[in-house]
Order: sequence, then C-alpha cells, then structure tokens
Amino acid sequence: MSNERAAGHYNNFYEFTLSKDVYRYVDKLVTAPWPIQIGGLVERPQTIDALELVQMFGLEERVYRLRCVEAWAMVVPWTGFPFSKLIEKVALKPDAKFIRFETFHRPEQAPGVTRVPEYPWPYFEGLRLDEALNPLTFVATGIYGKPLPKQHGAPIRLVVPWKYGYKSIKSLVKIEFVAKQPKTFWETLQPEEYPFESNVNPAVPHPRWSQATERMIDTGDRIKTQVYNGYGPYVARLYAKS
Ligand SMILES: Nc1nc2c(c(=O)[nH]1)N[C@H]1C(S)=C(S)[C@@H](COP(=O)(O)O)O[C@H]1N2
Ligand SMILES: [Mo]
Repeated sequence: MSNERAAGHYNNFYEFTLSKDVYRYVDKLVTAPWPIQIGGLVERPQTIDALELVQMFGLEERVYRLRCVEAWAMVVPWTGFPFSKLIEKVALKPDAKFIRFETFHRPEQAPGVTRVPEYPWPYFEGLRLDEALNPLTFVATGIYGKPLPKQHGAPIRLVVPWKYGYKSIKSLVKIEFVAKQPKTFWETLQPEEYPFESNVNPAVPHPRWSQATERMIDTGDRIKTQVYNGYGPYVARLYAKS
C-alpha cells in the first residue's frame, strides 16, 4: 500500500487548485450535512445524506490501485460500499442505461473554480449502467480506516479502479440515471484526450505522453501499467464485442 501521508498530499481536485497540494486549500469546505440527490429514471427518487447512506449499507474495506491519466499511481485502502447497493434502493426504470454524477459547486468554499472560469463547472462524470453495477465499482466514504479527508473527496466519492482517476468523481452531490450516454467534464474540454470510456490501457498513449508505465507517488518507483489497471479478470468481459 502507498504511504498515507503521500496519498493525502498529492491529489487532483481542481475545484480547489490545479496544483497537487490540495490539502492546503480545503479547510473551508463544509461536508456535513451532505444531502445527495438521487433521481432520473428511477421509481424512488430521493435525497439522502451521506451519513445515512453509510448507516444503511454498512462499510467494507477495499484495497485498490488508483491510476491517474497523468501516469502516477497509488495503492490505497478505501472504506465504503459497492455502488450496486444504491441501485437496489432506488429501483431503476427499464430505460435507465447510464449514470451521470455531479460534484458540489460552491465557489466561496472551493475558489479554484473561479480561476478557471472557462471550465464547465460543476465537475461531472458518467458510467454505463453495467459498469456501475460491476462489483468493483465502489462508493467511498473513508480511506486508511478514517473518514475521507477533504482532499480525497469528503464526505463521499466514487471509485472506479479500472479507469483513469478522473472517472472517480469526488464529493458527490447528485446521481442521475439517464437513457443516453452523458457528457463528462473532461470529455467536454478535450474529447480526444479524455473519452467517456477511459479504461486504463498501457497500449494506448495519451496524445501527449505514453501510458506504458506509471510512477508510484510515494516511492517514486516506475512500474509497468497493466491493462484495465490489473482488473481485467473482473471487467474485461464488459468490453468484449459480441
Ligand atoms: N470533483 C472532482 N473529482 C475528481 C477530480 C477533480 O478535480 N474534481 N480529479 C480526479 C482525478 S484526475 C484523479 S486522479 C482522482 C484523484 O483522487 P485522489 O486525489 O483521492 O487520489 O480524483 C478524481 N476526481
Ligand atoms: Mo487524474
């Protein structure tokens, strides 16, 4: 596993800053109460607080690799619950095929957004329904056995370990089930560099750099990147052309 301090001092969270020392800028974020709106193509749309979700589903721990598209990586123990538990609770309508996720938008608490006004805030992401239902897709409320520090996406975030890190959207406030593939934040800005699917793949270089290897943020070791970030046995069948 990666060193806890290193993991919490090298983050991407553009709402606060474009630099990696996010932990210096997060104090003003208010993380409780934290209502999350769950809606769209579901039978039981609802607003649930992050704490209530934890009480409802309980917590388990998962040690996952996290691979940023910028070719750095870490291995961290998340606590949380599988995303699929949430789907059972809201009951999907049959035409729900994708999910759109959204982060908070509070320029007074996260002033980084005002420094890049050309970005389409609030940060948003998306998954196919079958990707979201995969048992690896995780909702994290903690890391290293503690509640999530703000720089890691407090109080609640998504973790999709076989995709580049930007798919793992932090500080979630909205989950919407939809019929058509939603746009994502990075896809809106640079579709060739950050496509919707964005599975980790060492054989497909980013237009501006190789994805063949990655640097571990704590040790500095450079290691080979694995296809699907090493989770192929669990997810490759999602992408097998029939
Ligand atoms: N809302 C939001 N979520 C986000 C980001 C962001 O800037 N804003 N950055 C993403 C990127 S690029 C990565 S690599 C991971 C990093 O997660 P970590 O800082 O907890 O390791 O968060 C992702 N989630
Ligand atoms: Mo990233």
